[in-house]
Amino acid sequence: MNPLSRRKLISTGLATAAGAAGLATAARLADHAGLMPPPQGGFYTPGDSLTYAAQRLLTRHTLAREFRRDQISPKPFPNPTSPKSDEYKRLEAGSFTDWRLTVEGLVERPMTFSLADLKSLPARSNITSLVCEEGWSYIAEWTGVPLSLVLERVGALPQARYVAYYSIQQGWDGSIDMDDALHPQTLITHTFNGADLPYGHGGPLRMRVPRQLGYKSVKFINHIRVVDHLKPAEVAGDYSWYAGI
Ligand SMILES: Nc1nc2c(c(=O)[nH]1)N[C@H]1C(S)=C(S)[C@@H](COP(=O)(O)O)O[C@H]1N2
Ligand SMILES: [Mo]
Repeated sequence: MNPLSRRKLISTGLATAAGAAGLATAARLADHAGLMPPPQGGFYTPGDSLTYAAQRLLTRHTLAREFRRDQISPKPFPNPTSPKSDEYKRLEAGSFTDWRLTVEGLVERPMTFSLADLKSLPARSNITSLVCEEGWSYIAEWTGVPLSLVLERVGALPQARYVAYYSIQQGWDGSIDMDDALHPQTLITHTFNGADLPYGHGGPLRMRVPRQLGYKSVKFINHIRVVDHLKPAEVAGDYSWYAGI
C-alpha cells in the first residue's frame, strides 16, 4: 500500500480498525459508512469489502484519466462480439429509429427514449482508455448523455443505490452504484471518435463507465433499472462486480 492511501485509510479509521480488531470490524465500519459492495454470491469476504470501501473513499471525487486528441488510438480494438441477432439486424435496417432505451424502477417518471431523444439532450465527451481485464486497452473519444442527466429526467428516488443496465445481447448486463452512476464521466454513449458508435464498439448505444474495467461498459443497451438492491445473480458472475481502475 502506498503511503498516501495508508494515511487516508488511517484518517478514516478503517486501517486502524483493521489492525486492531481484524478485517471484520473494518467491514462493519464500511457498512456503517454505506460502503459495502452488494453481496456477491450470497456473501462477501471482509477483504472484498475493505477493498471496495478503501477505493471508494480514495476515489470518490476522482476522474478517470483523460487524454489528448492526438493520443486517440489509430486502430481501436473491438472485442469480437457474437454475430448480429435478427432483432439487431431489423433495428439496424431501420437506421435504429425503433431502438428504445427504457428507464424504470425507483424513479418518479419511468421514461422510454429513442436515439433521437437521447441525441437531443446535452452531450458530454471524454477521451478515455477502455481497459480490458485481459490486459489490452485503447484510447477513444466517447460522446453521449451523462447518465446523471437521464437519472435527473426520470427523477431517481433518494432510496436508489444502484443502476442496473441491460443489453439486447443476451447474457450481457451490468450494474454500478450511485457514485459511478452520477459521476460526470459515466455516459450513455451514441458517438465514438466523432461518428455514430459502430456495431463493434456497442452501437447504437453503450454504457460507458471509464472508472471501471471494460466489461462494465456494456454494449447495445436498451434497458436501465434504478434499484435499492441487486439480486445475487446480478452481482455474481465470471468477473468481480466492482472493477475500479
Ligand atoms: N454487450 C456486450 N458488452 C460488452 C462485451 C460483450 O461481449 N457484449 N464485452 C465487454 C468486454 S469484456 C470488454 S473488454 C469491452 C470491449 O470493448 P470494445 O469492443 O470496444 O473493445 O466491452 C465489454 N462490453
Ligand atoms: Mo474485457
